[in-house]
Amino acid sequence: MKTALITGATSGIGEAAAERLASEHYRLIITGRREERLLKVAEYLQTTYRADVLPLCFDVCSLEQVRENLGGLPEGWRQVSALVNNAGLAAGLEPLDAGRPEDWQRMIDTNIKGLLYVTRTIAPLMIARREGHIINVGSIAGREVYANGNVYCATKHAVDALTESMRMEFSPYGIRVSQVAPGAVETEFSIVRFKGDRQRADAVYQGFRPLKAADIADVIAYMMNCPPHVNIADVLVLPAAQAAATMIHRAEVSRQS
Ligand code: NDP
Ligand code: 8X3
Repeated sequence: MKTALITGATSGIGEAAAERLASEHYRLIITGRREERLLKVAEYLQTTYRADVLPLCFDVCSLEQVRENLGGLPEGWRQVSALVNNAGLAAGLEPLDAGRPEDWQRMIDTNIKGLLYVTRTIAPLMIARREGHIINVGSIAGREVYANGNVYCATKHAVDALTESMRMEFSPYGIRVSQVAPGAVETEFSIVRFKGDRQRADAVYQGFRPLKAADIADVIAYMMNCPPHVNIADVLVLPAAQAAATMIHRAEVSRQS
């Protein structure tokens, strides 16, 4: 049985990926900051799929916490075959001159530094075993930019760049490095971006059928289940109604989102 480590598995894409991989008999290390949610997900996976689950509650922004939790994985959990760098967020949607530096710091610390800290801790274990697969969750915001997306788009462009460079650095050791870059997925993403304003968050997904977290989990599982000589390096996944970051065909609204 293979072990997969998924960061940010307390909701959305990470939670769906954990469920999908549990159904495929992976052993799972799942992480997140919200302990109650994390333990609930772990219990669900254990009871529904009889999965072997190790929940680790920590903040990926803290190098100390990452090292404490992942640097000394318990015996039997160190052979991580797949790492899904999923934990991430957007905070705010304002032009730069009105942006909040605290929001920029959260996005940079989580989406870039968190991914770096986790990868720095886990990749050496994979390199030592000459086996592993790292899947980074990027975004359409890492392919193009949109007004008011400034720092979030920059962090996802960084994920895109890091994915490419990691692939160059790790492929000599037989480690696959991939990116899945979703368009609009209905998760808690917009609730977080708009700081709990549910009305504003709901409006993002009105008038078209957004992706579900499980759609991205399908892609992640497909990438992981390819034969070891096959690396699905990069996949952009959009709702059928979305053509570009800010071009979503909405039934009863307009052609621009
Ligand atoms: P959710 O808000 O539903 O999930 C985000 C997850 O990340 C949660 O489990 C959260 O856990 C975790 N997380 C956030 N910050 C931290 C932190 N500092 N330390 C540890 N865990 C953290 O959103 P999504 O599922 O949509 O987001 C998952 C990824 O997908 C993100 O990287 C996002 O940028 C990306 N993405 C999302 C898209 C969308 O439209 N939804 C589109 C493209 C990409 P907790 O709060 O418990 O710590
Ligand atoms: C999330 C999708 O378009 O809001 O990465 O940036 S978008």
